[in-house]
Amino acid sequence: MRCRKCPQRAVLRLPRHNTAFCGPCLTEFVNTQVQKAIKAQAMFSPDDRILVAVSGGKDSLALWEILLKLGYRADALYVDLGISGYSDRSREKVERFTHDVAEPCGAKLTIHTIADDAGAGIKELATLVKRPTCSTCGTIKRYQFNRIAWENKYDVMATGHNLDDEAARLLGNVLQWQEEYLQKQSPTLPASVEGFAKKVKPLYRMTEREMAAYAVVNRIDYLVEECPMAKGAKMLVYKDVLNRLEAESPGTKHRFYWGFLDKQKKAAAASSTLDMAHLDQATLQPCDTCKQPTTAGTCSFCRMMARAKTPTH
Ligand code: Q46
Ligand code: ZN
Repeated sequence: MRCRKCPQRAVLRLPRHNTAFCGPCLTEFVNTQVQKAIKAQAMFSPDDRILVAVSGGKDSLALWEILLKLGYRADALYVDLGISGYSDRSREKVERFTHDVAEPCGAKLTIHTIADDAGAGIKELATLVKRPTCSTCGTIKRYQFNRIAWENKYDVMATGHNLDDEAARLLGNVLQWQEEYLQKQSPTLPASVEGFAKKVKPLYRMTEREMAAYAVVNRIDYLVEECPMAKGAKMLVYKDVLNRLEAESPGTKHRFYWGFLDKQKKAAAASSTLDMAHLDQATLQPCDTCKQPTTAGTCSFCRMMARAKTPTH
């Protein structure tokens, strides 16, 4: 199989684009797609300070590498969940990448350790507050990413969610008719109210397979193993279903997610109250305890921390 852009041997076939690329042409393709995403969704400009949420996996480390290579001012944040073995290995990958790739570009890494303010790792904390581990983790990560980006005056926070992640999330939201989540599923979420950092997903045009190939071609040393808590997660089932549809009909994920974005854009254009900033301004207020925006009186993070510190639990 030959690359469609040059005479080299191809390393990856992309059925959804009916093409194939060698390593350097794949790298160029990914960089171009990320730049298109940044522009199409008005994510950030070269002067903005970006905080990338890194986990040690391929997507977030590749995103950090791409942004630095494209000349953006991108630092990173790693949240240490305290999952024995897995967190040590993922943290090591992130620290090594920071030393080898990011620091030479003038970028820095911030590490937030959950056990430092919660007194326990994510598994123990979830047991203490009687909630599933992944929902506890989701609440804490969302809260800390936003807080650290906001307090350190970053213009925008970027995550490594790819097309597979977004299509699977969309499928889940549609299957359960989570209208509120559907309204807020977007590659760019604005800094709509005081205390909310702008959030972007520059890899939303790239599939998981394309990002894995990119990471290998560009020798990004990432952690291949998934978080052990992900086992049995609904998202993996949705991804599997979408992969089967994709194998039968290449481009399914792309059409599904991009079609949704298109409809969402038309709906927002037709009604000024349907855009994200209006929705947030109508529903959010400062948390009684920490002042971060929330729909309730006390935000879910503060409620969780209060429950964790109550002796009866
Ligand atoms: S990190 Fe956290 Fe995921 Fe691990 S504990 Fe669950 S939510 S599976 S993205
Ligand atoms: Zn709070």
